[in-house]
Amino acid sequence: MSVNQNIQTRVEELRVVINDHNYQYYVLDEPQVPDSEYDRLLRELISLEKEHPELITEDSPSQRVGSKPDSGFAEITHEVPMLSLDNAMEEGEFIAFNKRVMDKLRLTKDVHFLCEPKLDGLAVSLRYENGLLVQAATRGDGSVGENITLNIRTIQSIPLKLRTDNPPTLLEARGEVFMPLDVFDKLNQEAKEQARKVFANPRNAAAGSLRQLDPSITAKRKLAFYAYSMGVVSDDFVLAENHLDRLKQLQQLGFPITSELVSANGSDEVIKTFESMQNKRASLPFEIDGMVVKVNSIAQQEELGFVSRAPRWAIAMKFPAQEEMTQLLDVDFQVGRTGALTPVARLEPVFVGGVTVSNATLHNMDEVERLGIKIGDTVIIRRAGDVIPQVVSVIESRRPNTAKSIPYPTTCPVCDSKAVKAEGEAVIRCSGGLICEAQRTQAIKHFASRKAMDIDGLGDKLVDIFVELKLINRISDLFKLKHEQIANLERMGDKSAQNLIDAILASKETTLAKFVYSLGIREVGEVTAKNLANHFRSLEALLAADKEILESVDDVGPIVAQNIVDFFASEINQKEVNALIESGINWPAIELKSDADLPLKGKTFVITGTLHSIKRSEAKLLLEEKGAKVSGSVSKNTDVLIAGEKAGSKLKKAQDLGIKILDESYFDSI
Ligand code: 5U1
Repeated sequence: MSVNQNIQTRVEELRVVINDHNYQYYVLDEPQVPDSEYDRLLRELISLEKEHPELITEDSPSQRVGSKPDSGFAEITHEVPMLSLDNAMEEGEFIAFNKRVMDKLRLTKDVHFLCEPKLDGLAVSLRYENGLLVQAATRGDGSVGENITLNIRTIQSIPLKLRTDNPPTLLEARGEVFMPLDVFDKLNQEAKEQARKVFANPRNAAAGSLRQLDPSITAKRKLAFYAYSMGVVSDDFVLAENHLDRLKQLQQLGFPITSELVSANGSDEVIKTFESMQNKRASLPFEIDGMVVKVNSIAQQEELGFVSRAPRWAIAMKFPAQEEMTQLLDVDFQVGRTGALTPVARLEPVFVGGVTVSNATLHNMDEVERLGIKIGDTVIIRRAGDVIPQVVSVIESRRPNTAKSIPYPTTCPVCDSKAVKAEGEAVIRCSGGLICEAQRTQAIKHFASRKAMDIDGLGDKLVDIFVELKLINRISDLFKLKHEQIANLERMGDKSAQNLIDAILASKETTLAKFVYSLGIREVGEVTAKNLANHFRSLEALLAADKEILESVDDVGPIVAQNIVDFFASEINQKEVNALIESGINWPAIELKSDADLPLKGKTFVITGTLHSIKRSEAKLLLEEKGAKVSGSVSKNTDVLIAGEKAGSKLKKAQDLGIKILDESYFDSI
């Protein structure tokens, strides 16, 4: 075969595969491969066609990047086409874009750009006639979209009527419909509980929710919207002369716009903004997959014009893909502190979310079954922010004949004790308890951790070494460690040994709540431990409590109560608790608090942003001591938000919900 024939065959192959992916993605809302793979295929096709224009055909997917309307919705032709954006996958591509802009505008000074987060949702166009929403359409292929008016009307943040007494005859607002992450997590959690199909990512969930033939389903999905441009606008509306001001005009008319807008002069500032947007990505309450950079001046935009459907005045700088394909090589079971055997996927290393990933959690065997995963499968891995990598789905069409099922563990891989599954629980556990070295090691790590006994300098690695060398075998052995045993270890010396001995000694002065938490009783977290301590006020009273009494404590349900009873009923645990008390661990007596000492009882606080006058942990403690509950996220149940410097999305949400907002000076007054 000649080289050209080879290329022609590849081009045809790519078209078939891409068309197939388009159908799966746009029509069925069931993507088979991650976006990164789709983008690679499309880029390969575009680049081959660029080198060999004689191979371009009218029906090539490169000539119509977009979706086929689903038969369930009427078609709508956009009066002004909905544009798509060229992508910059790396810094160099943005620098080349900046140069093209400067050359075309014959500029010698920096271009004024506006940077916006690139939301991972669905582009829509909303048509308002005389101020009333009359039509809403998906982008479709840019020229023809689907009529989704009824579904769009269910989105609370989209105005049905413009906020003006003098509306334009016609105005089209364009932007992105998306699913906030908390809504997405809840939706998928419910789907898992009801053994229904989960959505691969928030964008698919948004698309699936918006393109429902029954709008009442859309209404339940709590979608959100941000406007980012305008389509047709009648002459009776005076448009601003730069993009930022046009966004503000949209906001005045009642559309939500993103609060993450940044003005940047020239490419250096844009690149810095891109880095900070990337750092912010994981803390935003919605998914973004990049940053859109637009020339701010409309006059300059008009001078730059378009190439096919993409403007020459804007570009999408993409973040590294968060989803990638790779192969499942094997599955091991890791033993946790409470004996939970967690299946861990061993993967062919793959670069995803900015790092190389070779392991991902499979959570539990229910999840393995839900995914229908086998060893040898091609899988989609997702790594978002600092979250541990997850296996999102399996590409069944790529399953080799040699694929093997993942067997349920019958014994613990560390101590060989029997593996058991409690009824109604997804987790399989090692039944060895503290006989199991893995459980013991984890228990020691937990005991020493910051929120527990807070033994400064005793990190996980050092615990592993102590256990491996059999210097400690159980938690209470920590208090028997000798200076010379530590000093003789590699990379330790007299000084670090003394520091550790001092830290172990200092940790003996603690609180009952911390001590209870440090025991690592299953499902007894910090808050429950605190509630138990405040309720019983002595270890003896806690040890004497039966299940019924335990259930009367705040936050303690039947399962946690049973866990506590079981923990203290174990002989090995009783001996350990006694040994710890004998080693000298002690705490101040807990005084009974009256309601007068708890002025914040019943109030829920959230702390956000950087605090300067007080540590975040101290601030939390102070509020809790006054009876407040301190939560990590803002909701309608939040009473007060304490906003420090650079407060971001939580502050915005609190403002939107009309929640009382205070600054850190509040801590001086309580
Ligand atoms: N934030 C933002 N996303 N986005 C997508 N702005 C933006 N602009 C777009 C698209 C397709 O198109 C403009 C060029 C109108």
